[in-house]
Amino acid sequence: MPVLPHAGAHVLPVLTMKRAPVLISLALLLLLPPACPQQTPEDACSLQILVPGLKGDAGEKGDKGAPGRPGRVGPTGEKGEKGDSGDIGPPGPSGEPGIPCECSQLRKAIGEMDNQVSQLTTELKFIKNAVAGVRESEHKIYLLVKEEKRYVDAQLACQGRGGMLGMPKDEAANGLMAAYVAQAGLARIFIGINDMEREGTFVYADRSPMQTFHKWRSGEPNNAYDEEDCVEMVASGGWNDVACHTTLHFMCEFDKEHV
Ligand code: MMA
Ligand code: CA
Repeated sequence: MPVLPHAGAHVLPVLTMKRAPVLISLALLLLLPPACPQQTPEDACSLQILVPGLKGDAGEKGDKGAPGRPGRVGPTGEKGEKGDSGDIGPPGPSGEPGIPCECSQLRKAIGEMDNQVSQLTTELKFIKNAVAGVRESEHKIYLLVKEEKRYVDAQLACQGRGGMLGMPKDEAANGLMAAYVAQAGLARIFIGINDMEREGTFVYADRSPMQTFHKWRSGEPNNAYDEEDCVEMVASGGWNDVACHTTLHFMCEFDKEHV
């Protein structure tokens, strides 16, 4: 699992905790003593009753039961752009008819815990981004590293944590990276593009060839002093070839599938 540079201590636990609440809830459930005195744990307090969804076998028709309990609390409302937490969502639809035993209370508690897990997951994501200062696109996480390194060392730092130097391969990625650089108040960073292998043939750090998309500033690449085989992005998003031995801040990118 990748560890984001400068943010590992904060991000790692968050990433590994993703499914923990559900597992903990289930573990606690299994430890709970049967809560229905008249019925055996097998027929009354099984997960099939506590966790909504599965139906038991049809029983004999009984007396009309008491009204059912209200349904679960509704989902948390939509969030605004990078805003505060959204409002509590509207109440959910009415619940299924009540189960004639104390298990329905557990079932309600589990439903509420489900909602809490969802809300906490959303809040954790916000906190993770705020603390680590990362940016995200649909498929990638970007991290600006405010440490000056030469190109090769910057790439090694990103790779050592399961990522790559940022490789803007389309307008959207380039724009996201540029906005991140500008907001951080940096003038320039290394990005994952170079022509070290063959002068004038620029490839991405993953060795994929540059396609038609590029953001060269006017007059670039100029291979100034005949020694510019690496590429910097300036805050406006434009690219310039620079010497690989200069030390610059840099940006790593991580595939979400692998995080
Ligand atoms: C100029 C220009 C660039 C080159 C840098 C090197 C400031 O920009 O010639 O193409 O990369 O100098 O410092
Ligand atoms: Ca140049």
